[in-house]
Amino acid sequence: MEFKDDIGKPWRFEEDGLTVTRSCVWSSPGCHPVGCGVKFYVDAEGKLVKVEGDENQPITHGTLCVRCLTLKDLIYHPDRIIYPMKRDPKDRGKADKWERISWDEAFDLIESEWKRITKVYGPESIAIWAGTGREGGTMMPYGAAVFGTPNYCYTQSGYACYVPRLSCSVYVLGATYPETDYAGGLPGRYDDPAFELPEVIMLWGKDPLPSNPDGFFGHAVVEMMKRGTKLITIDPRTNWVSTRAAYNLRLRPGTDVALGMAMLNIIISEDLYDHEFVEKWTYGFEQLAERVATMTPEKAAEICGIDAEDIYGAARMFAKAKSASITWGLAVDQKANGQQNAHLIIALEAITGNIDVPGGNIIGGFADSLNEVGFGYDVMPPETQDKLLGLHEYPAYCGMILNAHADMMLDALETGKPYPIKMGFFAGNNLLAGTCAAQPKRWHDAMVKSLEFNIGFDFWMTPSNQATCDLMLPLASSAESDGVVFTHYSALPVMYGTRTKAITVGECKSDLELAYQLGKRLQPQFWAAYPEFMDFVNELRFGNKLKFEEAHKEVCIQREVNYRKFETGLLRADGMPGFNTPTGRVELWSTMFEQFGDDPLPYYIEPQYSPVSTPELLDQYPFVLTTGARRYEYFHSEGKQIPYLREIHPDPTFDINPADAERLGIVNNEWCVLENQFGECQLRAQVSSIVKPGVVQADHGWWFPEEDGNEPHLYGVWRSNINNLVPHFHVGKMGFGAPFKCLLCNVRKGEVEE
Ligand SMILES: Nc1nc2c(c(=O)[nH]1)N[C@H]1C(S)=C(S)[C@@H](COP(=O)(O)OP(=O)(O)OC[C@H]3O[C@@H](n4cnc5c(=O)[nH]c(N)nc54)[C@H](O)[C@@H]3O)O[C@H]1N2
Ligand SMILES: Nc1nc2c(c(=O)[nH]1)N[C@H]1C(S)=C(S)[C@@H](COP(=O)(O)OP(=O)(O)OC[C@H]3O[C@@H](n4cnc5c(=O)[nH]c(N)nc54)[C@H](O)[C@@H]3O)O[C@H]1N2
Ligand SMILES: [Mo]
Repeated sequence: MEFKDDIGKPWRFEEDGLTVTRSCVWSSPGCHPVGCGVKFYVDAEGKLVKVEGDENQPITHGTLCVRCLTLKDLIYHPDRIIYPMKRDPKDRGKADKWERISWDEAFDLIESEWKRITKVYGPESIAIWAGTGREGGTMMPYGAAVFGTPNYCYTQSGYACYVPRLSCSVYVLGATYPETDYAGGLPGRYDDPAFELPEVIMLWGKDPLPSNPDGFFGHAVVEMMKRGTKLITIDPRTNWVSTRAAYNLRLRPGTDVALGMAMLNIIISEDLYDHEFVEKWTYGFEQLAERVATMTPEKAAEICGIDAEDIYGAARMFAKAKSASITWGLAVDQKANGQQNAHLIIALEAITGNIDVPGGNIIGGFADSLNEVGFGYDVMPPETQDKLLGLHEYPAYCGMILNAHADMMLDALETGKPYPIKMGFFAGNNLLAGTCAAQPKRWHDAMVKSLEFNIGFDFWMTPSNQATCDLMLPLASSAESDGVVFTHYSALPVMYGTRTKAITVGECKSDLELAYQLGKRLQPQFWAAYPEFMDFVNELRFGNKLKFEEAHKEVCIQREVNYRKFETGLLRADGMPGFNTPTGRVELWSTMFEQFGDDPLPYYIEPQYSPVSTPELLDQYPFVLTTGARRYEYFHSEGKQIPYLREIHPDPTFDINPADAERLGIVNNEWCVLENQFGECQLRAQVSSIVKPGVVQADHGWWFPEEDGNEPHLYGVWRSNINNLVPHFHVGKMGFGAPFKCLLCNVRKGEVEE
């Protein structure tokens, strides 16, 4: 690894009587790993007085979101949990039954329950409940290396976030998920001689200004627009970027694959592709051409509800650009057809010669990977490894990310089959609050019934913790512990940032600290390899190529970007040119998909519930529903306690077109019920033409921390929970994807009965 390490001011300095610590944040609280640069201002009493953006950070340049700017209000919030607490399992759901204990007592309790449950039911009966990527969320050590279980489980149905895109990339491209080149690793950024400004960026189901996902700094799009980059947006909803796009393809939610096939059809039939790249570096071009020929632009236009002319225009503009990239987001994953969508996007990038070139879509090298995946896996005996839920049914999913299949996990909790789940640990997950679970009431009932011991590790008594936990552990914020942030979870690192402890609050610990201390206690043989905490951090985060002790003085370290790695052997273990796939090429016809029993070529399927696939439901559920478009102020279920954030967006809302609202007699800000065959919830109407007639877009992640926490109310978690409407196990053939962004529903004025 080569690092550029000459950036900025000292890591700590004095200013106006305050100590300023420069740091990079990721979580906690939640955020996605751009590693935004912050300055923590701490007074003589050791109290954080303000947070500001760090102008020296080479990517974020001093900009910060409101969630970081209000971090102080989270850190010193009176409701925050800052000591360990326990409660008798018979008192679950009773908010006043918690009792403060010491960390020693907490560790004793964990150890005795862990030993008992492992002995009686086997280590596989323990599950780690993970949410989105954050210091703890993608952290495998809790599974194998701490609790000795294979059942690390990201609980969103069909792992419908990031991993569908990632796994498709691994299978057809032999590399990590390709991302738009925004010069993040280059010291000169957009003016760096190695960089080329993309002529066109296609934003596909991603709204990066509010979301900044997975190491992609959203504002980079604006910077590139200022320099001349043109946009194409593929999004059913109008947003800031789409109002400035050359083409704004407002397709019906869930129909993206039809559009992608038609675009490829145009590019191939009009001979707009890069012949040299196709001949030298791709596999299955003829078959792909034949397949996409079945999807004419006119047919796609009808399926997607857009103009054929716009499909032609966008496809030509993308293919003719000197350099172009696709910034692809969550909407790609959140449907059963997501793997095919991902395959098409990679095919579009590849046949236009935009893979791993300046201003195109860049990829990680062979040496980059999701470090945590598999950490400590060998500690478990092979027969325990083999018990990973879903490994045999969905090897493309469970084998790739070493996670229990989310939907099979709910089935196991409900039925005790193939074996019972008895102990759990929340590693950054609030699954009841309209976040990381479809049909959250089912998860609630099954967890309460099945689990004998469940541990929460959070700032808050969330509905999930209140309903299901017997032990609560206090979580440190990013100002309270040392750590390392890397863009893209190290799969495509353009920057490493260090998080440096600036303050202490109560007895809080970070995810890495807890994993280390608990691991040492439960599996001392394995952890003996890490005499000090930082030995573990340095291996996990830096692969031992750098030490935190040195790196944190630099604060941020840009990673040099190597382009065209397929020519230089940096993509393959054998050092040969080519891609790390079975054929050594980008597989437009996927040998891996065939091996997993799926069609090797992209194909279109209608969403399971749609005006086309279930016309009989339209009388009852006339709207197409998409959910969860990101907002600047909240990160999923987080932030509802923070006054400034709540002031910006006080209530849960959904977007509805003025024509529909008028027909239904709905006025702006009125409470309405959204309902379908799976459930209902209430949200306030935002009457706006940002959605077309017949489409509604709803907030996710709502609960009301100010309300009664006792069962059955649980901070009002069921009232405005959009995931009541999202079905379980409606996944694709390989187990991926779930219809969070393509369902049917009805809208009526009123409120739900509680
Ligand atoms: N502020 C904030 N930032 C976040 C998060 C957060 O909660 N808050 N969450 C983080 C997480 S875990 C993730 S995964 C990322 C997600 O971030 P993104 O990938 O940007 O995803 P979304 O914002 O969910 O949706 C992106 C766009 O897809 C559109 N869309 C909806 N349905 C469809 C469809 O069927 N097809 C197409 N093409 N587009 C559709 C939406 O209108 C929206 O504009 O954000 C991360 N960043
Ligand atoms: N309808 C609908 N539902 C969705 C989505 C959608 O688009 N539509 N998006 C989905 C997506 S992509 C995702 S990834 C999931 C996210 O689902 P989750 O990750 O479960 O959502 P969060 O609300 O962020 O819950 C995380 C909890 O962890 C705590 N926490 C924050 N940071 C840390 C940390 O560093 N360590 C620990 N131990 N705890 C921490 C928070 O306080 C919070 O209580 O939601 C999904 N749900
Ligand atoms: Mo996500």
